Amino acid sequence: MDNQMPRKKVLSCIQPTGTPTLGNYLGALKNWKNISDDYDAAYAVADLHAITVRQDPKMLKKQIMEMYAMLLALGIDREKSIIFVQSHVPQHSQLAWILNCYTQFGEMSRMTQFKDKSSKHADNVNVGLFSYPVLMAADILLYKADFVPVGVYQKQHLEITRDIAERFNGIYGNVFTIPEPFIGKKGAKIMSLQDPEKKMSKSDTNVKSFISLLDKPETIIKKMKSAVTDSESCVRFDEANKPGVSNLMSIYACCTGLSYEQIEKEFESKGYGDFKQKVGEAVVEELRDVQEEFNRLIKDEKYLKECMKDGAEKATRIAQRTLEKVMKKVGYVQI
Ligand code: ATP
Ligand code: LTN
Repeated sequence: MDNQMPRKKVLSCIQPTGTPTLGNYLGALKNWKNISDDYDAAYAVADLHAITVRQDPKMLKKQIMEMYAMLLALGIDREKSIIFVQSHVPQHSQLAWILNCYTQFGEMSRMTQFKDKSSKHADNVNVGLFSYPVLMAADILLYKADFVPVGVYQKQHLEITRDIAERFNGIYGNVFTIPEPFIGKKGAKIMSLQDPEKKMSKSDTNVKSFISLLDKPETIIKKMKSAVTDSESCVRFDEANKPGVSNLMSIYACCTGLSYEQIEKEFESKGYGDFKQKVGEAVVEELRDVQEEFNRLIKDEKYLKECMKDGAEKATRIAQRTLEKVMKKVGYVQI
C-alpha cells in the first residue's frame, strides 16, 4: 500500500449472544484478521445490541469475556487495531440517541431482522429491538469507517446507515463518512448442517446444526458426519438441488483454499462418508490455533480486562471527536 495515502478505516462488531459458530468465523471473523493487515481496523463486542433480546446477567458477562477473548485469539495485531467492548464507550449510546431523531419510523419498519426477531421473541418486542440498526449506524459512523465487513445478512442495516448518514450530511454538511459494506465472497453464507436451507446460527436450539468454535475435534467430526446431504452420492456444487453437499463444499473451500472444481475432482470416485470425514478434518485444522489461543486467554481475566481498558481508551478518543462535532452541528452548547 502507498505510504503517502492514509489507510482506509474499517469497523465491525459481533454480538456476545453465544459461542461463535463456524458460520460466524468463516463469514466474518476470519476475514477480520486479514483485513486488519491492510486497514485501520476497529472491532467491538456489541454488548449493547445483545440486550435487545433478554439476557441472563451472569451468562451475558461470561459471553462478553468469551467473545472478547475470541477476538484476541484471532491473532489481530493490537498495536495496529483497536479491539473493544461497545458498552465501555458511552459515545455509542449518545450518538445513537441523536441519530434516532434523524431516522424515520417507516424506514425502520422495513428492516427484515426486526421482523424475524420480533416474531421469534413475540413476548419481548422492545423498542431497542426496533431501533437496533440506529445503534449500529452510530457504531459505524463514530469511527468514520470506509468499509464495514459484515455477512450478507447485515446488508440492509448497512444501507440504512448510509441513508441516515447522507440525511445528516445533507442538513449539516460533511460530518459522516458514507460506509460501504465489505462482504467476502467465500463463506458469506454458511448454512445449517441439519437444514441447509437455513443459515448456520449460534442461537439454533439444535446443537447438531452448527459447529461451535469451541467444539472438540471429535465433536466436529461427529457433527460433520451427521450433516444432511442427499441420496445422489456425488460431490458436486449445485446450491439449488444439492444444498447440503454445496454447503459442505463451501466450508471445505474456505478451510483449504481449493476451488469447487478441485474439490469435485478430489472426491470424484468417493462417497459422502470420505467427503464428510475430510471436511471435518479440514475444519479441525482450521480452528486449531484459534482454539488453543482462546483456551489460554480465557483463563487470564486480568489480562483480558487490561486489553479491554486499552481498547476502550483508544476507541473513546476517536468516538469523542466525532460526537463533539455532531453535537456542535446540531446546536448543543459546548462547555
Ligand atoms: P444469532 O443466532 O444470535 O442471531 P448469528 O450466529 O446468526 O447470531 P450474528 O451475531 O448475527 O450471527 O452475526 C455475526 C457475524 O457473523 C455477522 O457479520 C454475520 O453476517 C456473520 N454470520 C452469521 N451467521 C453466518 C453464516 N451462517 N454464514 C456466514 N456469515 C454469518
Ligand atoms: N448487527 C451486527 C452486529 C453489529 C455490527 C455493528 C456489525 C453491531 N454493530 C457495526 C458491523 C458494524 C450483527 O448482529 N451481526
